[in-house]
Amino acid sequence: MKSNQQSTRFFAIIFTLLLSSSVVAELVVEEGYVRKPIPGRSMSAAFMTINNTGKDDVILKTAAIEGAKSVEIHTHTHTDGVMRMRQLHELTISAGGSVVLEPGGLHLMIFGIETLPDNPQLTLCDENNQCSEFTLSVRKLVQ
Ligand SMILES: [Cu+2]
Repeated sequence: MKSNQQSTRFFAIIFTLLLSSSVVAELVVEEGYVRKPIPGRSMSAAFMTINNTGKDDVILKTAAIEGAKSVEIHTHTHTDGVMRMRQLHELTISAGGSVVLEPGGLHLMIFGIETLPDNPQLTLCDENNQCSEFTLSVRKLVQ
């Protein structure tokens, strides 16, 4: 009876691992961090490198960050010497490729930050609404 229970538990764990890896296997986030908001401000940005280790392109549609109301994918454009931010409604990460989100370029714009955990969870969802979770850090950037 006891070993039967143990093996059931064992297979339950294996099954959970297989299930979760099939969802998150393709995307790997490196050096992901949220810029610590300026005191009194509820907006900030997140930066990272997103690698697609899968065989298919991934089209990211939405993002969410723990402790924030909403997140948008933004890029910067330079027009006549003026730098503007523009919202992207999708971000393609080619199979085997990677996309770099960095200050002055692509970033995740974060709105409505109340209390940001030390290691906020990031959720990225693709066009099939398949979502992957990642752990970010919080960095104070001096400007
Ligand atoms: Cu922005």
